[in-house]
Amino acid sequence: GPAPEDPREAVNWLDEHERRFGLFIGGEWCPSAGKKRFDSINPATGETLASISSAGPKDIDKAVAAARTAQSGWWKLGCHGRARYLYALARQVQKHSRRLAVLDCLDNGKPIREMRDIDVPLVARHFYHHAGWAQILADEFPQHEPLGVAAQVIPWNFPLLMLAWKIAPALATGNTVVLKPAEFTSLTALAFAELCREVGLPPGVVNIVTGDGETGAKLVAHSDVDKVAFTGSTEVGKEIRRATANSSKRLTLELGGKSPFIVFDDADLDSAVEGLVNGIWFNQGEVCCAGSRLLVHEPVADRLMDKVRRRMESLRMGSPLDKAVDVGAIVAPVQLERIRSIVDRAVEEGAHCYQAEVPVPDEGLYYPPTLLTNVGPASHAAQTEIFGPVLTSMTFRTPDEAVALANNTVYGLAASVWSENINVALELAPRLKAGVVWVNSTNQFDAACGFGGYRESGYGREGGREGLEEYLVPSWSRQLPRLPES
Ligand code: TXE
Repeated sequence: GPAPEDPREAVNWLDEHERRFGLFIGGEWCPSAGKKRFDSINPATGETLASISSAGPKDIDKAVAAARTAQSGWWKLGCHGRARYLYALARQVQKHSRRLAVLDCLDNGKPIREMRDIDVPLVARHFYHHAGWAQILADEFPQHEPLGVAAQVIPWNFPLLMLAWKIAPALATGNTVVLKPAEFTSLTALAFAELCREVGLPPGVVNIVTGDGETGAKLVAHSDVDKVAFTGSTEVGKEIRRATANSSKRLTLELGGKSPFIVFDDADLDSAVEGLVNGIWFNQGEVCCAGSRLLVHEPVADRLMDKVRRRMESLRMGSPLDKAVDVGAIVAPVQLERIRSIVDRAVEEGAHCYQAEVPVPDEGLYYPPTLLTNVGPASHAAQTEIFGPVLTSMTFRTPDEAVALANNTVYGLAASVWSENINVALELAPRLKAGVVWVNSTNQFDAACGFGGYRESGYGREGGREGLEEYLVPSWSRQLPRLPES
């Protein structure tokens, strides 16, 4: 097979920083006011990667103040001025794509192939796309102005990509940001901070504060924040909703999911199986829109399940830096325990559990690709977001039954429909309560498409025109697109 990815450049970068990071506030690395720190751990090896600062209330004050101070200048820079920085950031991401890819692999446990082929290219695309929007903002959104300072809190499953989804539209629309990465995966956000410095981004436009949920709660509750953008668990999303209810803060939430993956009897079953591999085993299933609930038409259920089991046997699980690996490590012990306990409970409640007999590394946090059958539609396993490599499967007899099962969830982030009959797919799609319905495909993302949920999957959209509106407010002032300097 191919040689493993060489992590040296990324490791050297960590060493250059003596594996110890401060906060990025006002364009500078600052020690945190409190002395609290925590470690970032490689879930595949247990190795400590770096010591990270935990931002306290004084640090949050300082970061929000830096963002506030920078905001009017950033807006006055005009469309072309902001676009130049966004283009520069996109190019800088590409220049350091290897470092960024390896850092997220080490920190999160995700396979290098996915970072290289999916995450990092999507990150660059997101900045390029929003650079374009920045340029035409005054034409496309006349009489609009930025909200001001955005507090952004992101999860650990796509650390760099979620940062891009948050920062690019905020900057394109003239807002400044204070972003808090998830405590398990701070490294690419810190590496990104350095890229901001390298392109000469005005100090305070992007501020990165690290820490856990306590830091996040302080940030979203800060009185001088105008907008809160959160991606994470539905539970914390609800907490943030309560915490901001008494304010005028604009809020967008991208929360959990339990997305149906519906296969009809006339589907191309081999393609559907590859879709499932992508839907539930991509990124170890730690994906908000994972196709975690297979709903299969009864006449083909046995045939499809045989194919799925056979395909599971050929998935390669192991070191995230191995270029041939399909399934990497689970982000942290708490998440591994969560996955285990949901599967154990399902088995106690009568589910049949099939696990691929793939070689599992001796050390590290790994969980094998898993298929749960004989699960009732109301069971815990069928209703709970597992956020791991675990697929639950149920059968249906009619399209109506498929729709009823698909919508039998508190979530509504995504859905996928497989049929060779386009009428079947197109009739079904609008009946599914989901932010996106993929036909004969899954996990398709693009910077030009708004992504977001129905119901407890949250509200607001990220990406595309809708994503920009989340950072703008109609006003009477009109900004002229300034010409670029030399
Ligand atoms: O998420 P949290 P966790 C789901 C998934 C997973 C479960 C738990 O099912 O098993 O959530 O994961 C910050 N105010 N998803 O605990 O706690 C926190 O520091 C402000 C789905 O890691 O939601 C981190 O930066 N911020 C999901 C971020 O919120 C707070 C992605 C997410 O952490 C906070 C992740 C508070 N009170 C988990 N408490 C998806 N849909 O993409 C925590 N945070």
